[in-house]
Amino acid sequence: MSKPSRRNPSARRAGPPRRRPGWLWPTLGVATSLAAVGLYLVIGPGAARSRASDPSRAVPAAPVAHEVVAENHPGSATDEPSSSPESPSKNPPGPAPEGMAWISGGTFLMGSTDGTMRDALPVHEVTLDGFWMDRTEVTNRQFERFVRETGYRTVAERPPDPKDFPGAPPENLVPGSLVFTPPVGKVSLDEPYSWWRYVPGADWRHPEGPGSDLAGREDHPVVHVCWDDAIAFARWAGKRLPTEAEWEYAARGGLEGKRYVWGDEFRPEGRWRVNNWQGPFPIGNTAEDGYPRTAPVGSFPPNGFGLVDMAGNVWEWCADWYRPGYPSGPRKDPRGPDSSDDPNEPGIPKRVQRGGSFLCSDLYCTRYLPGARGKGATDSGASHTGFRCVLSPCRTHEGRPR
Ligand SMILES: [Ca+2]
Repeated sequence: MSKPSRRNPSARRAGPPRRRPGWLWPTLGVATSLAAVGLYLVIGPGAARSRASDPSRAVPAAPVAHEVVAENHPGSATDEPSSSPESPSKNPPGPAPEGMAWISGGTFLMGSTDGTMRDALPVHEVTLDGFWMDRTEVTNRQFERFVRETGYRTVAERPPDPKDFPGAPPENLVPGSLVFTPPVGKVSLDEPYSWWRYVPGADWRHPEGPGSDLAGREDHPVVHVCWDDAIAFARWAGKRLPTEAEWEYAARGGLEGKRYVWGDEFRPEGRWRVNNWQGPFPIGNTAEDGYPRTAPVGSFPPNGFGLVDMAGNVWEWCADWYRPGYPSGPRKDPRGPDSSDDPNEPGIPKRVQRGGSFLCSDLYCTRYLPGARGKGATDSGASHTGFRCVLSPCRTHEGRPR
């Protein structure tokens, strides 16, 4: 049985999801896709058509393409990673763009042999050209500048289009987003509805809904952004979203086959290295790492490439469509499949998310490990979903950085 979705009437009739043999996808790992569920819950009945039901649908153009980065550094703002086998990418092609780190090209083993990560198999060899990557997740301060200069409204701030929800009562078509809301008592870990609540008025400016704001959270990662919102920001910034392969390579920080992005020991020297969950999930977050929800970016040490929060804090959107599993054999600068297919929610276009969030833990959701994968409907964000951007070096026709 598929998990219910606003776009899956048969699943809605069937009710909440039940664990089934082989259902190894931790619910936290797909929590963002549950934005679809939350939106259905508030919108109510009616056959649903996705705003993004066509996987080949063009991404909405950003209102303004403000090339703040591309004008000032040797980078390419195209939506495609560079792919020139002869190009020297070990060394940075120039000074680092503000806030970015150079990720030298190289070869690594992509994927995970962890028994719960069946969609991250087979482990295969991937070779990448070098690229720049944001050292941090995009912050509220950065996203505010984008919104101020462009007037952009995120999907969570827009009323759902009645055409997408035929039969839904108009009064239910309200803007909002999914907010993690700890239940009062013990609940089944099979029922994420118990801790995800669709909150009208929740959006990036109001992370917990009306009455909440960004005061003191200027340097926290922006949340409640869907893939379309992330693309709009990236284009404005003259950057792009990382491919899934780029994200994993960068997360591993030059380490090979390590469990965490910093090594094999969870708390080396007793120090916290990630903002995730401590205590019984989802009712008792002891926040021993100092942060019950998002943390300011860079609150924990960087990985070997100088990148922070490549595990935990918030999920990060990647450019690739989601499909379980990888093609076998070595790959060069892979860009993912041509379309999406999530067997758990057929017909709902999903993109890859990586890195896990402040809700992950080794006791429940280990998808903050570097080889683990997440996924989300392209038009759905949540209170634990953000992103960061990358940039490829510009190259001459000879394949050399200029
Ligand atoms: Ca935490």
